[in-house]
Amino acid sequence: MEKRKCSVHGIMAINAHESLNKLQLYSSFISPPSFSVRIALNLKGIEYDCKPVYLFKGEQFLPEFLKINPMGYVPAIVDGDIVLADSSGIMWYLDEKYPDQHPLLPTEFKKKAINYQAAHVVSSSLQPILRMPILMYIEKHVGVDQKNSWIHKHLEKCFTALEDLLKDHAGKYATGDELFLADVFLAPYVIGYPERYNFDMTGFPLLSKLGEEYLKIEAIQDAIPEKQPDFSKM
Ligand SMILES: N[C@@H](CCC(=O)N[C@@H](CS)C(=O)NCC(=O)O)C(=O)O
Repeated sequence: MEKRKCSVHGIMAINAHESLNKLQLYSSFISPPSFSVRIALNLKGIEYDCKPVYLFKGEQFLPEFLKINPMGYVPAIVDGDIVLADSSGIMWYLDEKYPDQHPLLPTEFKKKAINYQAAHVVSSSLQPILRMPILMYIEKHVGVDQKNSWIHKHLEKCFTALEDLLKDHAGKYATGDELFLADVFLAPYVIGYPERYNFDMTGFPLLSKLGEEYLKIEAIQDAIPEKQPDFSKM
């Protein structure tokens, strides 16, 4: 399904497209969970309006955005009268609303369980400790060099666990030859992320190979940070 389309509207714009009932995605180029949601939307062929939230300018704290997500985090979506934040919550919602458009979970019981585990290792155990305010705090109060050491330490731990978890399940993708939830959450950390933080991937051949395969998928290519309207070099 190749129906995807992301049109861009600023966070403050009251846009005419709301009347067209197009889903609105509040996202940031730098945010891995936003990247994951963009991949899911693209895979499912859901058209959406993209509303960049400029995190470095503090737009996540604007009252307009806090009405969408009181936590002040991206991603968040508005889909008709449904306002939803948190990438996992959004994923479940999309998969239930559009079960026939690229299902995010396999039907086979064990493969499904591995997807749950891999996706949650990334979204619950890795992402929260690599969140922007933590990295900024380390950079400011501990030391610039320490920021990358922190990132490397936690990527190392998570990637080691994922290599081990996925070695008996991976095919072309994380759990076989179809893209599922595990891939959707993993992709943002194996595409561009290691380079951005100077992390050596040589010890992670399986994840490196997955990253190469992901980049061949148009739905993922279209979701990469560099193609987002708010992208800027760090
Ligand atoms: N559990 C949330 C985490 C979202 C999150 O941490 N978003 C970050 C960007 S990756 C954010 O908006 N940070 C803004 C801030 O911390 O001020 C999810 O998966 O959506």
